This record gives sequence, structure tokens and C-alpha cells, in this order.
Amino acid sequence: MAESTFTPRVFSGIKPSGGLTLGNYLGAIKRWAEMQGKGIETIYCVVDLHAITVWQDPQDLHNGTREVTAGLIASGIDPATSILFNQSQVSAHAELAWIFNCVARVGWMNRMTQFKDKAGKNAEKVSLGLYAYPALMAADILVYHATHVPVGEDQKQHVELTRDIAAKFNHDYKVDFFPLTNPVIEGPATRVMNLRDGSKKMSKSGESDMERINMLDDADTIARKFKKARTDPEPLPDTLEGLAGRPEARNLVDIYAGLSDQTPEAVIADYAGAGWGRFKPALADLAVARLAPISDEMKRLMEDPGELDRILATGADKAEAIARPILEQTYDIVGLVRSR
Ligand code: AQP
Repeated sequence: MAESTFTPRVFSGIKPSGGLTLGNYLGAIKRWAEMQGKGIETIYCVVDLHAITVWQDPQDLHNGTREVTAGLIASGIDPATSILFNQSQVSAHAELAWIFNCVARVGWMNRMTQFKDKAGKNAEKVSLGLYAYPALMAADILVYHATHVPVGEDQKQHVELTRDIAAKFNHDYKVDFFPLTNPVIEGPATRVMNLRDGSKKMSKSGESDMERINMLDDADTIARKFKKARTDPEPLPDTLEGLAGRPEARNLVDIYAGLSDQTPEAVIADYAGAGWGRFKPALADLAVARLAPISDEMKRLMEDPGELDRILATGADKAEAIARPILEQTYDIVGLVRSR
């Protein structure tokens, strides 16, 4: 099937499963904002149904959905330019997910590394939703016939599964209905690592607050977290190759590059030979300069939850107008009777 037969459309989502991190910002949100206004429709979704695949306190989920919405707008997502809404307000996502549960194979799900990481040794006790998560994610994307999905590196496998689901649906029903979506994984910070362990990614739900930078952290907290970030005793090398085998050092250079819109090579060129006593405070200053205006704007927006809810409602109406006809065509293809 020719991928180019579909009009380009961008979709991506984020879970309201805790406070936003610098990983979410550099790996996803900043890039979502940059994709706007380039002549391609952009659809961004607060994926609350994904959040509840692990336990969420209802009040925290409610507040968290508004907080993430505020974070997206404060980071430059313009609700007048992009469609911005929360997933549960457009039921077509959940409906298409059921169809995809019946298309995806159990063997495919068994290969999903995020499920293995999140379930750990407790695989028998986690929710069925956590296991089926990638089929809902495929529905999120394909209910808009989205062609491009900007994500961090950790979501690459799920976008590839989305392609597999689209291809199997098209093959089984002998149609060219769903596009084969491309993951868009770009920039120097597509996998921001945990500040205390360079082998694990930075997560909202990681155990210790010291392992991540939260978008709402104040300047002192950001400086303290970078100061205590694990590194090695060596100074920064004069080439990027010199960072091989030094994951924590590489992570801090990548974060600097992501925040300053430079390549990691350019950062190394500026800081060749520098010790951590020089680099870490410079990184903290840069992070504060970039994040403080966003967190100030987030706090301002969160003072008016009614307005955030109105933005989500308007976005949901616009999203529904695209999603519902695609879902109905899917039902027709599958052979479900729609008589009202
Ligand atoms: N550490 C990261 N580096 C780069 N990108 C990241 N993303 C998440 N962590 C990093 C990207 O952020 C987008 C939204 O992610 P999500 O909230 O839907 O789910 P997640 O990937 O599971 O994020 P978290 O922070 O790790 O959440 P929890 O702890 O609740 O599971 C995605 O594009 C993701 O790639």
C-alpha cells in the first residue's frame, strides 16, 4: 500500500499519570509544539484511559489531566492551531481499540518490552488494560488516519505495532483503509535517562523524585538535582566518541543539547575538558532559563480549571468530527450492522 495516499496528519499523546518531566518535554512536548503551523494538521491528546492501566487516585487523575493540559499549552501547544483534548471524551478511541484487540495477536503483545518492564515479576497481577495498551494506542493514532507520530525512543515499538495492526487489518479485510504510520523520533534527547541511573529512562512514576526533573520544580530544586546527578570522575572529552561507555555523562550532554537547540557535538566543542563543577551549574542555569517561564505559565493556567475544561471540550468536539466517520467506516468494513 502506498503510504503517500493519505494526507499527512500528526497525532501524539501523553498520560496524566503524574507530573510532567524533562523527559516528556524534550522527547515529546517541545517537538510537538515545533510541528505546528507547518501546514500539517496536529492532534495532541491527554491519554487518560492509558493512565488508568495502572492505579490512579481519581482526584489525582482529575487534577493531573488539567495539569498536563496546562503544561502542553504553556510549552507552546496552541489550542487554536492544534486539536487538544483528553482521550476519554472521544469514545471512538475505545471503540476502535476493541476492533484492534481482535486484530492484534497475543504473540505480538508478548514481545512488547514496555509491558515486560512495567509488569516486572508481577505479570500475573497487572491489569489486562496494561497488556492491551498498545492496541488502544494504535486506535488513538489510526482513528485519525494519522501518518506521523512524534514520540520518544521508548514508544518506537508501540508505533511499529500500530503499523502491524494497520497492515493486518488492511490485508484481512482486503482494503487500503488504515495508513502505515511513521514514528518521528528526532533530536538529541529522544531518550532522557534517569539522573541517578543512566541505564533507566527518566519517568514520571519513577521511585525517587531525585531521579527526574519535573516541569514544576523550582530553580533551587533543579540545581540540587543536577548537582547530585550521578556522573563519573572524568572531565568532558573533546569528541562525542569520548562519551562511549559513559551513559550518565552522555545523558547530561544530550539534555544540554536538547535544551539549547544544539547538537551534542556542539556542546562537547564548547565544554571540552570541563569538569562537572563547571558543566553541572551551566546545565542547571540553562534548564531553569528554559523551564521557569513554562512552569510560571502552567501555574497561571491551572488557576482557571474551568477554562482548561472548556479548551478540552472544544478540542474533543473537533477530534470527534474526524474520528467518528473513520470509526463508522471501520464498522462497515468489519460488517457490523449500523441501523441507527
Ligand atoms: N525519558 C524520556 N525521554 C524521552 N521521551 C520520553 N517520553 C517519556 N519519557 C521520556 C515521551 O513522552 C511522551 C509521553 O509519554 P507518556 O506519558 O505517554 O508515557 P511514558 O513514555 O510511559 O512516560 P513516563 O514519563 O515514563 O510515564 P509513566 O512513568 O507514568 O509510565 C511519549 O512520546 C514518550 O516517548
